[in-house]
Amino acid sequence: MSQTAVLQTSNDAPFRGITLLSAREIEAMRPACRLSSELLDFLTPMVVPGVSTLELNDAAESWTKKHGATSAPLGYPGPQGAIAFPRSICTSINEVVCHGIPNKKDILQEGDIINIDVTPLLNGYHGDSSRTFMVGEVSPSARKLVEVTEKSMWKGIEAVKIGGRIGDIGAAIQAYAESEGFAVVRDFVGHGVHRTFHAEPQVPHYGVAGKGKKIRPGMVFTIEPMLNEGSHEVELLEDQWTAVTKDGTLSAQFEHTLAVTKSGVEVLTKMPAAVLA
Ligand code: EYL
Ligand code: CO
Repeated sequence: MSQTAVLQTSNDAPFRGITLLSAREIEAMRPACRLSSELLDFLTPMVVPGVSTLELNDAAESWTKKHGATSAPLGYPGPQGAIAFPRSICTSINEVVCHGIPNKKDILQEGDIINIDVTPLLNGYHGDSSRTFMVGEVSPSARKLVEVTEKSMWKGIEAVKIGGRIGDIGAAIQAYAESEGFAVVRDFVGHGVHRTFHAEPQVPHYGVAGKGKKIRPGMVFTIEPMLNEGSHEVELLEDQWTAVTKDGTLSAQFEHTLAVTKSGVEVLTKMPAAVLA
């Protein structure tokens, strides 16, 4: 019997670095993604003046364990030179763009905005989602930032089409965000997510339609735009995790995990489930 070179094509095989999930693997993503939505729902009534971000973290951690999952951010290695992420969720208040570290000294005040980013890991799969909450009454300008940021995420999700390009997503987000007077953060991107927390493709929230990798059935990735009131520039605090706006203006973020299938785009972290054809 002659030995022939075999090109393996399993459902696991990365397509140009991108893992395409089988229908079964997408089914396996659902419980983790549902949990991320339910966890954010669980935390929502706790987001009130006087609560510390550590209390939110601890409530999220015990809820996650109670539901048979672990918290992917806890112990995540992160960027060069940073300690492993020491908490279970990211809590990013006001000028904090992302990756804020829960702390007992960070106490929510009326008028704050806070992004809570959760990633339960359940049965080997990650569900990654975040929302920005308004604490009590917030200024009209803060409210507008939060509303435009959420809508920009949906513009990005609606730009996902089989045969389209990853660049279509960022172009849609950027056009809308800038038309409303906000800047799109460049330094953090959406990402493939499945058994691996941060996988290919990278999904910038700015860019040019028609550029980038082709969108194919089986891709599962996040869209998680961060919009700033002022400049798009960010800087890292000494902890090497906390990203803040360089000019001190407010920043907001929303995130969903979605799956591209032949039947359309499924927003896995939205409950009730939503399929956009
Ligand atoms: C790690 C890499 C600089 C991400 C998320 C990337 C952080 C700073 C370089 C959470 C925690 C993305 O996807 C995330 N949230 O939705 N760490 C993250 N990193 C990192
Ligand atoms: Co993410």
